[in-house]
Amino acid sequence: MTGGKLIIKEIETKVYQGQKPGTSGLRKRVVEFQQENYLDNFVQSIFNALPSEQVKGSLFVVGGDGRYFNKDAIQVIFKIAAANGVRKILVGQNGLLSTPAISSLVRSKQALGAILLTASHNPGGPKGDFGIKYNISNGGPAPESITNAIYQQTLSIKTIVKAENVEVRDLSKIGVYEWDGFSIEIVDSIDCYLTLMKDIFNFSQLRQLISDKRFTLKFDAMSGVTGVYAKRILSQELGLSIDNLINCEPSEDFNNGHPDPNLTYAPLLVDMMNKGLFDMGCASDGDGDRNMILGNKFFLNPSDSVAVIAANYKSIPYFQKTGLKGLARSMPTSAALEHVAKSLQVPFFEVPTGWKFFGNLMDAGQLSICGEESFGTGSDHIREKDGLWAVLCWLQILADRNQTQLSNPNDKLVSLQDIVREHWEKFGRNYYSRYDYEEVDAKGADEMMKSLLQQIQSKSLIGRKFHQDVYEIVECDDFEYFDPIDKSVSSHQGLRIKFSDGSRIIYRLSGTGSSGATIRIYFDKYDKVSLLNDPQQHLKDLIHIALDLSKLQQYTGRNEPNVIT
Ligand code: VG1
Ligand code: CO
Repeated sequence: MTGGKLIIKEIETKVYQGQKPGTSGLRKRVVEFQQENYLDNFVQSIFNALPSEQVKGSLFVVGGDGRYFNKDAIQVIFKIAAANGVRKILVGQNGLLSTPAISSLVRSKQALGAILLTASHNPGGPKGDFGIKYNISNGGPAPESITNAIYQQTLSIKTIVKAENVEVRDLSKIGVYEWDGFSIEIVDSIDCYLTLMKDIFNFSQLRQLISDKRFTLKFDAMSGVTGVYAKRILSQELGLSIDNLINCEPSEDFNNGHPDPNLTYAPLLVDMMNKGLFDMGCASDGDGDRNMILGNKFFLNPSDSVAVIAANYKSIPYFQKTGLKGLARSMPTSAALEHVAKSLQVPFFEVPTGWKFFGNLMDAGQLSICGEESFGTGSDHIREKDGLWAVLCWLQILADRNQTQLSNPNDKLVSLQDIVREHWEKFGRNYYSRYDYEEVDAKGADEMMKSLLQQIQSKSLIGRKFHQDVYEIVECDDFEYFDPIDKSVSSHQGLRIKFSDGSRIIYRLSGTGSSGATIRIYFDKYDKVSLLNDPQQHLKDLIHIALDLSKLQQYTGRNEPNVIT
């Protein structure tokens, strides 16, 4: 099909304040995005921030998690990209592409970059959130130098260029649409990602595990984009019964839900797993980059998950080939991964919150497996965290551990929790929890953080003792990261308080919310002896100290967190 010459118009626009990308792109309420030229300004600013000689003739990938406003946003991107000299856009069928699938497409097709339309785990629908993020040619989120440049462009933008006659409203059919010097190709949302997964894992081994009656699996896509991937990969390719997939129809408002895979927002799955109905339960977020994994009546903390995957890297064919180059975690993630890095004698890195900080290390060949406590796990197979990959990792580890048992029908299978408990016996256990206070008054939250910062900077906390002197503060700081590869510095990445026994309390303000402020407090305490306590009980004193030091109740009026992980 051909659409002829591009009809390019220049449109005047006014600056919108506040288009500063946060931890993972620009996230705002849909109604904000629906203001005249609000989205258009941001998209044009992306192209303005890139060298025009790179944009001319380039290839871009576009797709999203299917939330409300995705389809309209895609048309705007088509028009602006064409007018700015992009040669071709690959867009997912029906506009759908998970964040990890976009990363894999950018890498395999050698695109200049991608525009991702998602607010990830934030609720959607006309009253919910929308988001837009720019990824670079390695398939990963743009580093701060680029997101800052985009933000600067949004503050001075005067005009937008658009190719008016570029439009493909029906994105349901795979195919190519062409204009003079510009084309749009609608691609299968799963193919490229599936090929990559087949390269990483042993699918026939996974199929054997899934078809075994002694092992049951439930997957919850939370009405996000991963539903289409789960149907194809878990069900068609690996033989999981379709009855064991829940919420696998992508919905514009996530079926009126909150697509955040955690103990609070995935109640259906959590309830089934607490009742002991399945051996493994998994969920992913709206855009498919997060994962929650549960065992039978067992919660697998994401900080433990990445540590166990790393410790068992030899079970995964991809790492058998590449070896383990290094391990990394975000700063607030528990120290469980360090114990593995030490024992395997591989380099270890601690980076700020947000996946964009892992990319440089991976590109430099120094990092293989990494994770965040916020249900994010991934590796250098792409440059985003990857929810389904984490699920397949666990299936692969289980399949590998049960190789003998799988061919002996009378043997009992080693379970997910058996593997985690063995891990704790070998490495010790980092008891871990995160408290989220969502949508608190921004002023109160700021004042609380300022007061903590002041206590940290004055060093008045050092030497303070708590709970019959069991806990003594030995170090505290405002975390700053020096990127060893590009030498950039990222400041104010969270307030850390360290105790003499190695325990840590961390305070951060979220950078992904769209209204008010969200305070996150993280607790981490290592134990080598008592391995099977309840984390909330085990961390009781530390939690008490954290609330006391911050005077959170006084500053925010909140008595309880909204979400406890
Ligand atoms: C949160 C998480 C962080 C994660 C980010 C994006 O950020 O804490 O670990 O990288 O979300 O995840 P914040 O600033 O709200 O704490 V996703 O799935 O939204 O791309
Ligand atoms: Co996400």
